[in-house]
This record gives sequence, C-alpha cells and structure tokens, in this order.
Amino acid sequence: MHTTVGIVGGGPAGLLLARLLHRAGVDSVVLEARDRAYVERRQRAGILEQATVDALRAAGAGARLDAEGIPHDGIELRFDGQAHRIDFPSLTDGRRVWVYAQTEVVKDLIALQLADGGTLSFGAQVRAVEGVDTDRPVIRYLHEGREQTLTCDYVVGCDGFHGVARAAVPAAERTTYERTYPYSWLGVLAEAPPVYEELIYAHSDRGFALASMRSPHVSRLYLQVENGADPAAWPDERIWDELDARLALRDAPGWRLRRGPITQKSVLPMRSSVTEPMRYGRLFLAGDAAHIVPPTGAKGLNLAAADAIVLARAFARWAANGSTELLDAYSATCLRRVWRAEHFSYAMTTTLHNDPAQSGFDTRLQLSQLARIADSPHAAAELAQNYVGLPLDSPA
Ligand code: RFL
Ligand code: PHB
Repeated sequence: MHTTVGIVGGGPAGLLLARLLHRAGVDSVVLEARDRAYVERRQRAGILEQATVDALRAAGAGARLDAEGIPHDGIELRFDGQAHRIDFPSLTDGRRVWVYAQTEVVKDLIALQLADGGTLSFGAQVRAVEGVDTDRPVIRYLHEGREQTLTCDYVVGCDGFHGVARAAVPAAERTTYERTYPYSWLGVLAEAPPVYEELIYAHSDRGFALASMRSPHVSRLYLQVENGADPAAWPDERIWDELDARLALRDAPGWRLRRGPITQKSVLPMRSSVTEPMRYGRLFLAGDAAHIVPPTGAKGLNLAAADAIVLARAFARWAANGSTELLDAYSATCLRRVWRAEHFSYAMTTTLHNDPAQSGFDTRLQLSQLARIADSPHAAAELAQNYVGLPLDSPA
C-alpha cells in the first residue's frame, strides 16, 4: 500500500491533519493502535482556543461544536480566600475559548473521516518507521495479526508521548528538553452541575484545585495530589471535602459545591517536554509526539491542533506547486509557539501549585504574582492572551 502522507496515531493531531489534508486534496492514511471505542472515551482536555475551533470548522467538524460547545469569556482565579475574574475579550481584542471535550472533538473527526471514505485503521499498531532519510519512507505495522507495510511520500508521527515515530529520528539528531513536577492531578468526572459559569483555578495552602465542566450537568474537577497517589485513597467524600476546602472563599464561609455521583477517577502526572527539531528528513512530529505540557494552561490539545494546521498548510503548498518552503519551515514555525506555550504552562503550574518542598518565601512570591495578575491589566492581559492562544502566524 502507498499513500502521500502516512499518519501514525489517530488522536486529535492525526485526525485533524487527515481532515485538513483531505480538504486540500492530499491523500493520507491514519494508523491508530487502539480501537475506536477506546479512543472516543479517553478523558483528556476540555478547552479549545479560537484557532482550534476555526480549524475544526474548516475541517468540516464544526456543527456539533457550534451547537454544544460552551463559549467562555473568562476564568476565575481564587487565592488567599478571594475570587478574581480575568476577562478575556477586553484583554485580548475580543477573543474567547470554548468548553468542548477532547472526546467530542475526536468523535466528530472520526465520524467525518469514515463518512467520506478517508482511510483510518483502528487496531493498527505501528512497530517502526523506516527510511525517513530516503524519499520513500515506510511504516511497518501489525493489523489483524499480520505484519503490514505502508510506503509514503512523507510520514507524520502523531502518536503521542509514548509513540514510536520519534525513535525514527537518529538519537544524535534530536534533543529532548524535559522537566517533571513534584505533584500530579487527580481528575474526576461528576454528575453534578458546574460550580460556576466559568472555570475556577484555585491556589490554596492545601494545594491546587480546578473546577471545570463538560456540560450544564457534568463537572470536570481536578485536585493536586502527590506523585504516585492511588485513586483508591480518594473516596468520593474525601474528594468533595477537599474541593470545598481548596475553593473556599473568606466571605462565604458556608459555601459548598453541589455534589453528585463521581463516574470516573484517574491520576495524571505532570510533565514538560520538547523534542527538537520537529522534523527529520521525510518525518514530521506533531502534537504530544513532539511536546508535552502540564495541563494547567489548557494548551496540550491546542498545541497539537496548531501543529496539524501549520503542517496541513505546508503540505497543501507542496501539493499545489511542489514547493517545500513551508515544510522546511515547519519545525521552526511550530517551536516558537511551542516554547511560548511551554513557558505559559510552566508559569501557570508553578504559580498555582504547592510544591511539597516550597518555603513560606516561595508561597509569598506566588501570592504576590497572583495579586499582580488580579490588580494589573498588563499582567492580566499577559495571562489572557496566552490562555486564549497567540495568533497562529505570529506566535511570540
Ligand atoms: P494523543 O491524543 O496522545 O494521540 C496519540 C494517538 O496515537 C496512538 N498511538 C499509536 N498508534 C499507532 N501505532 C502506535 N505505535 C501508536 N502509539 C500511540 C494513541 O493510541 C493515540 O490515539 O496525542 P495528540 O493527537 O498529539 O493530542 C494531544 C492531546 O491528546 C494532549 O495534548 C492533551 O490531551 C493533554 N492532556 C490534557 N490537556 C489539557 O489541556 N487538559 C487536560 O485535562 C489534559 N488531560 C492530557 C490529559 C493528556 C493525558 N495523557 C496523554 C497522558 C490527560 C492525560 C491522561
Ligand atoms: C478540562 O476541562 O479538562 C481542563 C480545563 C482547563 C485546564 C485543564 C483541563 O487547564
């Protein structure tokens, strides 16, 4: 089998890229290791930037997002027992974000890809990508118990942080810059109405908490927990009590979250990582395969979408007139934006979480920075502009 662009991984990056390529008349094949039900149920991100929403619309996947996505014009920061709202439109020339879960984005893209005959194989476990420094790279994969090969003009590794595509770049040709954090998140899905119309990011001396949502009836809630925490050590009552304590407001002492059945619980580690360059020969890396951010800034999915958008444009140009100019610029173009998002995610994370080793001095610095953001339109605008997403074409 041969295709123009072989895509390893059917997460948001791979699926969006396939749809955008289809629109540009470039054929591709997506190979996804897991089954469809698994990919569609995997609970992850929930916030879409304007550029991601625009790309999903351009890919033909905007209908349900426009009907069910919830636009948000701000977030609330809680610290020192007080609430402060950051208003996005007034600080960013009218930009906003949407609450629309990654699970729904993935469902919409898969349905579209299958509906108009785009190639997407589930249960196709890629073993290796070879010959990326030749003009006929090959993807070797296992499907329905048989070893198969797909030859391609180009290969894009969209196979996430634990994928195999990155390994096709010789070790001497790539560098990975990494940081881990001394805490994790316990994420839960609850059949309870959201705490408030907007997301609440809370700093407290008991640790970070985030109140997000999936719909008017379903909350998505996160608590900072220690690395290696066992979700079994967090019975539902303990989770609700801890959320109440971390989200408490000084002026509303009796305030409590509305509780409901918790339907999912998992612990996620926090990591920052960037692999450079994002291209080697005829292999491109996109999304989590190239970079990871801690989820505090809601950037992971949006960065994956941005890579897919930049790469789809570059392939469209190449298909139209043979020019590799945009393909050649891909890594540098994306890395500028990636590093900005890395910085933002790192800053949000370290300003809001309680490092077990932190001193009273460190806590005072965090509170001082949060007060600066609450009090200064300049500092608030810096947060707001990064949160809603920097324009795709001038990332820094
Ligand atoms: P994905 O979504 O990981 O998709 C990669 C796909 O590649 C497949 N795959 C393979 N397929 C074939 N052969 C192989 N050898 C393969 N190896 C892997 C996988 O099955 C998968 O389907 O990467 P992509 O497309 O780059 O998208 C990135 C986003 O998913 C990610 O950045 C965000 O979800 C990050 N993230 C979160 N971001 C947020 O902003 N807020 C969150 O709450 C949030 N929660 C999360 C997250 C990431 C998590 N991971 C990756 C551990 C929670 C988790 C658990
Ligand atoms: C989510 O709704 O899952 C979510 C929202 C904002 C974040 C991280 C996760 O920063």
